[in-house]
Amino acid sequence: MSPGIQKVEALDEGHFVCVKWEDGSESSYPCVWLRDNCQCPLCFLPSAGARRLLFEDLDVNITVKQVALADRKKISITWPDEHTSEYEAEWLKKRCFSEEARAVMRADLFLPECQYWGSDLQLPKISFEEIMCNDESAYTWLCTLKKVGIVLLTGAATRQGELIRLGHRIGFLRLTFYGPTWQVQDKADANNVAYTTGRLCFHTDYPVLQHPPGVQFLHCIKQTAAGGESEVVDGFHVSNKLKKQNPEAYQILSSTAVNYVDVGVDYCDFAVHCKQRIIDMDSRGQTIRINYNNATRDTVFDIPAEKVRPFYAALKEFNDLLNSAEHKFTYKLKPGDIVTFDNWRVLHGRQSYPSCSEVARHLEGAYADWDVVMSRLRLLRKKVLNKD
Ligand code: OGA
Ligand code: NM2
Ligand code: ZN
Ligand code: ZN
Repeated sequence: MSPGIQKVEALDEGHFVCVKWEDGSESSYPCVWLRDNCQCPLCFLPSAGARRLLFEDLDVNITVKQVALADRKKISITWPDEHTSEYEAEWLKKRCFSEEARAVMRADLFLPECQYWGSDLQLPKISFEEIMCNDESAYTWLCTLKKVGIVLLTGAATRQGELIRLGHRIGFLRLTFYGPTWQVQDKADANNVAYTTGRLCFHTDYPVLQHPPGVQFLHCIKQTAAGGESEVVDGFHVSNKLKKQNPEAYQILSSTAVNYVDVGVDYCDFAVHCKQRIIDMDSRGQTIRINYNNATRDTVFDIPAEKVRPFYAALKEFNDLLNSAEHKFTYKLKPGDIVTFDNWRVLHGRQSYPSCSEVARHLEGAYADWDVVMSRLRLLRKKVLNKD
C-alpha cells in the first residue's frame, strides 16, 4: 500500500505539480507529462493499455489551471481548456521521478542484476518436467537464466521435439535460416562448422544476424563417449576484465565493426551479411552483448589496412582471457539435458570428438528472443507473487 497524499500544489508557474505524501516525502511531476498521461477515456484506451492522445494534440508548454486533492487517494487537475484529469496516489507514487524511485522501477521491469562467474560456476540445475508444469519452478528458471546467464534443465525425453514444447511454454521460438529447431550432428557437406565433429572455440551464435538470438537452448539427445565436452564462459565478466587490464584492446573491440557472413541453404536459401562490434556497449559503457563467432567472421574486413593488426592483437587478448582456466567452465551434457543460456552474454564451445559412420552425438538446438523470455518471466512473476 502506498501512502496517502497530504497536500498537492502547483509549482514553477504551473509547470510542475508537487505531491506531498503522508510519510513526509515529496514527488514533483512535470505538467506536460501529466497531461500526456491523462487516464480519461478520451486520452487513454484501457483495453489496450495505450495512449489515445495524439502528440499533435499535446501542448508541450502546458501549465495547470487548477489542482485539487480528492480524499487523499487521488488528485484532479483542470487544464486551461477545461479538460480534467485524475491520477490515483498509487499510480503517481510508482511513477515518481526521483533517482531512487526510478531505480526501483527499472529493477522491477528489467531485472538488471547480474551475477558474474568463472570456473567456479555452480551450474544451476532444474528438472525439465518441473518447469514445464510448475509456474514457480518456471519463474525460478527464467530469473536464474537472466541473472546467472545459464541454467541446465534435466530429465527431458531423449527424442526430438522437447524444445518445441519448451517454446510453447515460454510463447514461441525464434525462427532462423537453420529452421525452427536445428540438429547439431556430424553432417556430410555441412553448411555450418557446428555440424562437424570439430572443436568449436568460444562463440556466440549467429552474430551475422542484425539482432542475434538472445537465448539459446541445446537439448542433448545422444552423447559421444569420447570428447564432445561443453565449455562456457561469462562474456560480460571477461569483457569487464579486459576493460581493466587492456583498455585499448577493449576500445578496439567495442568500436570496430566486424563483417560477418553466412551463405548457404537450410530452412531456405540464404545470403546473410552483417557488421557487428564484438563487444557491444550501451551509452553508459556497460557491455550489453557479445557478438563473436570466429567461424562466420568474414574474409571481407571493411576497415583501413593499418587498423587490421591492432584489431587482431585486441581479439587475441580477448580470446586468451575467455580461454583462461580462471574463467572457463567445462561440463559434459548427458542425454536428457537441456542447457539454456544467454546467447548475448555467455560464449560457448565444444571439444572435438571422433568422427564415425553412425551418428555418435546429437543435440537439438533452438533460439528464443529475450523479449519473449522476459515477457513470460513477468507474467509468471505476477502469477506466482500475485502482484502487478
Ligand atoms: C552450435 C554449438 C555446441 C555443441 O551448434 O552452435 O555451439 O556442443 N554446439 O555441439
Ligand atoms: N547453428 C548452430 O553463428 C552461427 O553460425 C552459429 C548456428 C548452425 C544454428 C551456429
Ligand atoms: Zn483526458
Ligand atoms: Zn554455438
